[in-house]
Amino acid sequence: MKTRLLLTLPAALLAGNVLADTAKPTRLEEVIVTAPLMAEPLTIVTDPKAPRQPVPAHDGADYLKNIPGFSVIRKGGTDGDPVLRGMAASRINILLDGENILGGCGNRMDPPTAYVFPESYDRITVIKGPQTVLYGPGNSAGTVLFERSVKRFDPAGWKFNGSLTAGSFGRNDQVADLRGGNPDFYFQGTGTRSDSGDYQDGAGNTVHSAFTRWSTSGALGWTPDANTRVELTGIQSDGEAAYGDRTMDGVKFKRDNVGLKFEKSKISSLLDKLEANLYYNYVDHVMDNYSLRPVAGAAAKMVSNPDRETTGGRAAATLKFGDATQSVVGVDFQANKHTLRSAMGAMADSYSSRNRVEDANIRNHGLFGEVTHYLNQSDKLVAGLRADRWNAQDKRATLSIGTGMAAATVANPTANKERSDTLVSGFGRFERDLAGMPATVYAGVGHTERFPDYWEMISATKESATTLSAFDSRPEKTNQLDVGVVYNSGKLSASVSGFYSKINDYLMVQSNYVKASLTGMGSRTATIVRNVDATTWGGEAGIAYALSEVWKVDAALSYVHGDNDTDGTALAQMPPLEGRLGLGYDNKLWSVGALWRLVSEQTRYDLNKGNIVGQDLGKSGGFGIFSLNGSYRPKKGVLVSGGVDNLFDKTYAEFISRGGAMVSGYDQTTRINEPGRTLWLKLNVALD
Ligand SMILES: [Cu+2]
Repeated sequence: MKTRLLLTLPAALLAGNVLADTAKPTRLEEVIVTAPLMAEPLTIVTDPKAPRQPVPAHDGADYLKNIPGFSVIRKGGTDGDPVLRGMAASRINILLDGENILGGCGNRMDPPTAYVFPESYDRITVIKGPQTVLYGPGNSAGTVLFERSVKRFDPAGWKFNGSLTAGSFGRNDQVADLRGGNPDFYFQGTGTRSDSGDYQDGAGNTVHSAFTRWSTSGALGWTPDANTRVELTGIQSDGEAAYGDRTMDGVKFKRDNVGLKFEKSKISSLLDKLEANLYYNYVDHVMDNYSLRPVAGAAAKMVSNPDRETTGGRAAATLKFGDATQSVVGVDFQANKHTLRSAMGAMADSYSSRNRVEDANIRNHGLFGEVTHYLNQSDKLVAGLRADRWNAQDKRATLSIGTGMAAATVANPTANKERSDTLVSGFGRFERDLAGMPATVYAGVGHTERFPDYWEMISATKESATTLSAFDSRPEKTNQLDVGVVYNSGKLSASVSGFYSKINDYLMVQSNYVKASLTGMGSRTATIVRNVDATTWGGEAGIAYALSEVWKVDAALSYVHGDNDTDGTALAQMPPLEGRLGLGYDNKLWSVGALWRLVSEQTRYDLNKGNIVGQDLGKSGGFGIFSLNGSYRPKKGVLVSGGVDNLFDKTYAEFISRGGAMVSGYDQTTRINEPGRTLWLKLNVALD
């Protein structure tokens, strides 16, 4: 009875796509994803290959933005920072095919999602709240998994997926994914390229935002039987991006990756599955103030070249204790080495001949166990526990206090200091399928302890309130209650998820903090990290209703409220109330749809406070954005879609977006404005 409407849900669509990897016919989805619905408690699955509106930058953050509860801190055209329920950066655990990649830029040009080329993945899964321990530490707000899924080719076969996108402001994307094999071996080769010029906001002001990104990835798999898989993968990607919110642009985002996976299932009645992976990620990032914008002269040139090497791995066993109880136990680890080199003026051109100097070394070993137990036909218990052993070393001999030419070099009070912590996280959740109704209710409590990240301890010379180094910032402790309901009947799908969170030692970043000058005469301002206590609550609701065989309406709502209990103020960087209304007609041959996104003003703010990505700039106004989309499916495996985003060319900015910087040749704005009217056309082709 769930069948017809469910077919229009992204989760179900995706399941279709995953199966299509082998013998089943490929099905391309004509539906434009406006707001993916929660199909099971706390979990949202969406298909990165499906067209969506507004047309996203080809990076991970923009693809998350249309999931209710997510927002993006905009910096330019791409590489924004995703935020879930007001929680940014390391509070969302983002894994790329099971691997950590944490970015190299001290000024946060490259969140993990900057290394995501969405259409090279088969599935995006979001798990809200601290309600799993399986994927590593740090998911106080949630977990995001970008995953590939290549099925064994039995019988032998191949499959091609590709897309072309063209849009306003010179936007053009090309994606090709070829995979094939026989029962024993398979291969996959994927290439993506995305390119855009500067976009214009609704008022016609050009925003310094052009970007080019590309990726190539390959996989070789060995599947000697239906239950065994060994896979070797490699990725190279790079890009450049203009940033309208700062004085530098990203001119290199080079990633080199190699990964090895092993998976064996149905080993015995007790040991259901064994999986292990090992990976190496290297990020080489360059930013400067002269390649993508005019510079005052050779003397004013500045370039910075950080890199980060991350090695990690995970091993887990799935154990079955009868039909009612299953558990996953395992270990994981990651080790990060970060270095920095920079140059100014006449030395800028030869920065690459300078030595890289290590500034931080951060590693973690984790141990985890999660158990699912069915109490009866309708009731389920899920619980997990993990322990993390963290170690961090501050390798900076000196600190640079102040900016640019005015910077002073001083001794680092925490030079060569090492700190270690054992942090514990856990959760428990009860789920019940309601009798006589296609609905599930759930309630869970979770506790996570988050070790401060590179940006909270080291980068861009974060200070503490009392010293020149924030290296000793305390770990952040989140205690959260998650409750909700998921309903799926023939015509109606709906979900509501709510949360209440008490965060002790919330790692808050505060800019323009007034301190005594280094000489003791007068004052200066610094960016500091403070541990404060915070409370947040809110939730998301979504509904989709089939008016008839071909007409559908959907709506989504999200809200978060945050308090800084230590300062007695609003918690900074909380997005305002947001709603989305969609109406669609779809007769399987062609479709049309309309999306109306409504965002309220935000008057609760706390100037200069926030997170490692951005701080509050003041209040923001509300806005409503109307967009139209359509699609046509001339034959099996071909989908043409298109749309007009921001039809009425409204000038607006998201509350949490970064402030506009002074860039020569561009108008400075309070915040980085969102794109004005944007036309786009996309062609998806799937062959097998
Ligand atoms: Cu950078």
